[in-house]
Amino acid sequence: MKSFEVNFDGLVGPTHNYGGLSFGNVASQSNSQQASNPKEAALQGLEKMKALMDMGFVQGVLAPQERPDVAGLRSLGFCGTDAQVIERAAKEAMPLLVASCSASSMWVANAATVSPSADTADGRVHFTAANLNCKYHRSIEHPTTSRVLGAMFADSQHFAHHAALPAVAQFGDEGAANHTRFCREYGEAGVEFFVYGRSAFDSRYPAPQKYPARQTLEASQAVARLHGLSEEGVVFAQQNPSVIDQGVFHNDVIAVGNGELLFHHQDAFLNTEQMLAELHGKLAARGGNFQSISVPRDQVAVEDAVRSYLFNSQLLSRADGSMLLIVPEECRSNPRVWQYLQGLTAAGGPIREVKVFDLKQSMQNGGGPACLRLRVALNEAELAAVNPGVIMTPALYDTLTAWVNKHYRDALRESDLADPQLLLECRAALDELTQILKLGAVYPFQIN
Ligand code: SUG
Repeated sequence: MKSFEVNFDGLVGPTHNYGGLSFGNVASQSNSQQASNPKEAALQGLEKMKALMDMGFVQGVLAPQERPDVAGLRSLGFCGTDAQVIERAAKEAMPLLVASCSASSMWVANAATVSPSADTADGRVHFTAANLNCKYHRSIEHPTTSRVLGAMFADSQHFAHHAALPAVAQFGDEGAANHTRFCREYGEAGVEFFVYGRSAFDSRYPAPQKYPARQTLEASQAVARLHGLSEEGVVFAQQNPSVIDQGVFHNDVIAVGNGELLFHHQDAFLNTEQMLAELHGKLAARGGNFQSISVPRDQVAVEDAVRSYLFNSQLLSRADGSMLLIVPEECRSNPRVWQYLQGLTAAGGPIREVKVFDLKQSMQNGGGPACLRLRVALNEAELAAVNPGVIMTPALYDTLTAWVNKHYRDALRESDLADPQLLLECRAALDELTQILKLGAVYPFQIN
């Protein structure tokens, strides 16, 4: 049976803004308080989806969340009508209103961890929504994420859904941003690679000093158990704490994998040699030939990787077996990174082509091409069981572009978040979106 890697991209929500909410994420911190352009952000994302579809990849779309999160503000003690809740939060606790307005669900690499059916004990595709426990504005995503994923992958014969892990820092889970999978073919059993930043229960593991390690070993192990992965099909590795302290808040800021290839920075991991040997051995036992490309620090410093998001790229397999790297514009404007990429594609290795996308609106909050997509490997029968409303087509692209142009503002500042009209605009937009994507009722305002 044929198999595919389908990229489901997060559609940027209408409240996209620069809230400075993510300590440890350099871009989010340094662009705080700038005016954002939600319309441009959403259109940039749609352009990338269309381009991948036009190249022949199966492309999907993942809906944004209801923001401002009025229900969340109510749970924090703000009361009255919806307009009064927003007004009181703006007056008494602006940082909470800002967090409740974040469009951070666009970074769907953090929505869930996904294990394809070839790896799992019951032969179904497994999803665990990420608790995103490290930041309040992201910790409120998983209930809606679960409903949206449930509406997209509804057929329980093929798809199994797990609720987010317990909402404590000891089980901090950031989803697929710290998970990748190696395989010979997408439909064959592979090796799932879980990268954690610290151990919550074993003090022998080192930890970063300055910035938080968002993913714990224990969370990664729990996800592997929930998905029914076998010991031969998993490798756990620790991120180098010193790169977390330099702004690498997720592993996908310093490494990306696809097929049999891991593309990573020299300083990304601890115990790198041992880890590469384990990946090599486990993939070989499944008939695969693991390869890695290590980018030396004297060619690309960690700081360049963080600023350019070189590794937050999409590594895609083309029909002829070669690979394509989708990078953000910031890679082209960094001379060292761009020079490295020229050499990489000229070298005749597996990565043959680089394509550049303008994703500046998302990048300014620390979200590159890889953050914006959730990968789901599916066989033909599973793909046929996905809600067809969320698979990108030329007609859906046109409809979504018109929907963005109709509903989105082209400038948003902190003071605009206090405008109760924004809530009404967002709800009208999302109500229409659930009809376009055929999701049914998934948002709190639709179900409460
Ligand atoms: O969680 N930024 C996100 C970026 C997530 C990127 N995802 C991956 N690397 N997979 C985060 O830090 C910033 C929001 C703000 O400051 O307004 C933010 O949430």
